[in-house]
Amino acid sequence: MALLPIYTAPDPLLKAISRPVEEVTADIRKLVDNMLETMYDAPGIGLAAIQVGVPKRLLVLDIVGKDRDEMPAPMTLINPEITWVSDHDETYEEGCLSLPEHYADVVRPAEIDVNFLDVDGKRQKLRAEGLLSTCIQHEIDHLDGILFVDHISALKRNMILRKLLKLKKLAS
Ligand code: GNR
Ligand code: NI
Repeated sequence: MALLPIYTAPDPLLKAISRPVEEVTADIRKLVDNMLETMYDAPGIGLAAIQVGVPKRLLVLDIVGKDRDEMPAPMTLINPEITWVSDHDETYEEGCLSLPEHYADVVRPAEIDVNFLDVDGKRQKLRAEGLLSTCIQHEIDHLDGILFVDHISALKRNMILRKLLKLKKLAS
């Protein structure tokens, strides 16, 4: 296993539209293992492949194992598709490993149905609510080149992006 580098904004890569996974191969499962290791190490509760520079429609998440004393419960969603969203919304304060140390309230549908392939290439269907619903929507956004700051006011978005750009310039 290996830790992968996490790309941070602003970076044009994070705006890429990821392509569907054609077949769940051994290479894909290896990528999944490395993404899970990278996510737990960060630590984060989700990670999309594009965040580690791979433009494939694939994400991992674990909203349970974030508390150190709980058993890890890793999930992998390949080619996920939201097939239904609830009428009612929910607001969560979101963070993103690609926008380090910035947080903002984001409004999204409270509940969703999502179809996806698991690591065995089997079709699965899931109804999600609460933090799981938020996290899946946040990760699927990444596959379409969208960051949580794209859901907030331009004022707050530009403030965050400007700060991150300044940090990059200082580090280079
Ligand atoms: O670690 C993460 N925490 C989080 C908190 C609220 C809503 C979404 C997330 S996902 C984020 C990890 C990440 O950047 N995934 O793309
Ligand atoms: Ni993110």
